Amino acid sequence: MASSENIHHHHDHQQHAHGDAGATSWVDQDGRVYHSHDGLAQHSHVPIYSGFFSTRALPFHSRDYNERAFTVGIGGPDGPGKTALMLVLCQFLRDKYSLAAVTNDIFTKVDGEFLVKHEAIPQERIRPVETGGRPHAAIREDTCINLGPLEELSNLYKTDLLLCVSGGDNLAANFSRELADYIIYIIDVSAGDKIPRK
Ligand SMILES: Nc1nc2c(ncn2[C@@H]2O[C@H](COP(=O)(O)OP(=O)(O)OP(=O)(O)O)[C@@H](O)[C@H]2O)c(=O)[nH]1
Ligand SMILES: [Mg+2]
Repeated sequence: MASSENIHHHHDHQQHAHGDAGATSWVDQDGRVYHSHDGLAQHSHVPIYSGFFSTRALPFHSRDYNERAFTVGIGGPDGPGKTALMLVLCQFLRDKYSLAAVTNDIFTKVDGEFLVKHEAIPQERIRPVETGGRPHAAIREDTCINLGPLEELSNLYKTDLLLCVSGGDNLAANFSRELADYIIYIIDVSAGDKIPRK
């Protein structure tokens, strides 16, 4: 119901904002409505990702887990407790399964150091990755910076399970299916409605 309200609101806004300056519109194969008006380039106001749980990317079923063990990705914006969850998952699972972890930070290795300091799993099984400018890109688009260490750890320790935590970035920090077989996305709801709504 919320989504249908949003669409109506959005539509009203478009009509209101764009007036009648000779606008023409068309629909692409994904159902996104494009138009141009007032000398502006062709554009669409429909978001690229629908945001519906039912239309999310599904796991690859044909993947070879001998090449890289089943990988859990923990994503989400800055500070909701991704690394804290990593630690308790390690503590909970480490006696039953062979684990390894890859952490992502922008310019530091603090998440990796946190797990080492708290002896989550043996230090040699933890690889911190420094992603540089765009942490979400390292888990979403260009995942090789994570795939490399994950595959290596998987082979070295014959892991049952790999944990990969995204660097705190923004709400778009979700995992590519190329990288994560199971995705945990964390937000902090204690600051009000804004983040959950977005
Ligand atoms: N009270 C409380 N504090 C928590 C909980 N989870 C995490 N924290 C605290 O919240 C802060 C942020 O937690 P992190 O695990 O570092 O969050 P993060 O998502 O890894 O943060 P970034 O990597 O910087 O994006 C830390 O001070 C944690 O101790 C929780 O469940 N309860
Ligand atoms: Mg963290």
